[in-house]
Amino acid sequence: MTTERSLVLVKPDGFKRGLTGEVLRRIEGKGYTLAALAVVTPTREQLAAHYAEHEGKPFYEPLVEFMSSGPVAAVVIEGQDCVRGFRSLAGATNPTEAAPGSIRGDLGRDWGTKVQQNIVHGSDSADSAAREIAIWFPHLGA
Ligand code: DAT
Ligand code: MG
Repeated sequence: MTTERSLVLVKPDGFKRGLTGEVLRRIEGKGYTLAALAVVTPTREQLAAHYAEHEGKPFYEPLVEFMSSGPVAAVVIEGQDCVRGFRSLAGATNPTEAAPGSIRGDLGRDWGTKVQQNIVHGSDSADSAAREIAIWFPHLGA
């Protein structure tokens, strides 16, 4: 039983479609609390740091391009096992494969869009969360 933090981004597609409130509703409904919240248009520098693990992969450039295309909502959530818990709320990376009931499964469009347009990002481990929180909220301690 660990209370921890995770870094969630409502990506430009979700933000533009007005789904930020819906994502926050699901987070709060699950019982997680919001520790920080900001609307920001990501810089390439922030994205290079955030997606460092994917540098060199074929989808990296389109991903950074897409993520810098407009505002995102950056959110630090807090709660017991919220890293794994939010990944479960988000669903599989590809919205076509994401289970109904998940954010990507319910709201991700699988027509006319690319895999990177999957509404949300969620940290994949407590270590990633600490690293990512420092990128989006440099004033917050880990
Ligand atoms: P996740 O966001 O589920 O943690 P990831 O870290 O593997 O997935 O990838 C980061 C983002 O990159 C993901 O949300 C969407 C995009 N992406 C991943 N795999 C992709 C692929 N095969 N083709 C296109 N975009 C991809
Ligand atoms: Mg990831």
